[in-house]
Amino acid sequence: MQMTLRWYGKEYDTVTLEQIRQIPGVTGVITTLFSKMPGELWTYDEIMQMKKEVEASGLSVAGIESVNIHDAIKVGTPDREQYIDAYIKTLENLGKADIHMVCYNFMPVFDWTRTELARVRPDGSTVLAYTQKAVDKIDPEDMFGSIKEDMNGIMMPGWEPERMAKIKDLFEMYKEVDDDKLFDNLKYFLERIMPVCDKYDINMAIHPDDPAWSVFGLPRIIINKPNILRMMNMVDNPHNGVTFCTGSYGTNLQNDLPDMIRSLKGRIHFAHVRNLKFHSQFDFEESAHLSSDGTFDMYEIMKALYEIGFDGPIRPDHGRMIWGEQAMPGYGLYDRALGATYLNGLWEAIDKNAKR
Ligand SMILES: [Mn+2]
Repeated sequence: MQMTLRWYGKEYDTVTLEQIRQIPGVTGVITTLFSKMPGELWTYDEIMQMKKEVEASGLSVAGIESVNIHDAIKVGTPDREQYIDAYIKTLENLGKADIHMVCYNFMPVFDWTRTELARVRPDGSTVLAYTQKAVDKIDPEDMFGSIKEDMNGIMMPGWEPERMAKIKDLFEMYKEVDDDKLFDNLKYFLERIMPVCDKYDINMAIHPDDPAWSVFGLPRIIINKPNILRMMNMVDNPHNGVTFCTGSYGTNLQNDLPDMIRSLKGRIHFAHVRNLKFHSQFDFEESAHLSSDGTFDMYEIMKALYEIGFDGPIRPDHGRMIWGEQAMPGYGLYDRALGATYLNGLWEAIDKNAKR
C-alpha cells in the first residue's frame, strides 16, 4: 500500500504540501481540480500543472478524489451522453498524465450527510457527527443552510452553493429514480468508460454512500456487500473497482468490514480508513482512528487489507479537530497525521508478523 493524504489544492486547503511531506511514511497525495463542476472537462495542461506542483514538493499524485459525476448521468436523462463524453476525455487526459486511480461516487443530490460538523467531545476535540433523529426532523434545504453555516466559510465537496441553490430541481430530477434505475444508469456509465480505462489502465474506485442507507427518500445503492458485489458482477472488469471507506460502510453496523474487504479481493483500488464511535445504532461520531476510541477493530481491518494483497493508495480519512486547528471540517493536519502514523504502525506490525 501507499500511505497518502487528501489534499484539495493550495487555493482551498489549509494544509500545505510541505507539511504533508513531513508526516512519516506519507509519500503521496490524493487530489483533485477542486474548482471543476461535475461534468466539466479537465484539460491535459490543467492536470499536468497540478501534478508538477505536487511533484515539486517531493510527493506523488497517487490518485484523484474525485472526478464528480454530473446528475444527468445518475438520473439517466438524454443529455447524459455529452457529460459521459466529457468524462471519457477527462480520463484520457489523466491517463496521458500517468494518473491511474479515480475515486467517484454515485450518490444522488448529497455527497455525504452529517448533522453536525463540530460536535464537542469530552476531551475538547470536535468531530463530524450524525443523528438520524435530526435528519428525520429537517427539510433537505434547511440541512444545506445549517451545514453551510458550520463550514467556517470553507466550501466543501458535494455542497457547492451553485448546486445546492437548485436543490428543489435536483430532488425533482430524481423523482422517478429508484435503486434499480440507479444501478442501470451506473452500469451504462461504466460500460461507456471501461474502454478508456482499459487503454490507460485507470482504476475506477466508487466511494460508498454515506451514510449507507437512504436519506430524504433518495435512492442509495453502494451500501452493503450484496449491492457492491452486484455492481462488480454487472460490469466484470478489474478496472471497475471500489474505494473501501470503512467510515462509510461502517455507518451500517450490519456491515462486517473485514469480511467485505476479503470478498472484494482484487477490486479494492483505494482505501479510506477511519473509525466511528456509536452511541446508538443511528447516532455516531467520527472518533480518532485508534480502535479503542471508536467501535471498529482497526487491526482486523488493516489485516484484511494486508491479507488480500492490497497495494493501492490508502489514506486516513476525516480527522478530529484538535490543538486549536482551524480547517475544513474533517480535513485538518494534526489528527490525520496521527491517523496515518497509527495505520502505518499497524501495517508494519502485521507485515513483520506475517514474514516471521
Ligand atoms: Mn471516505
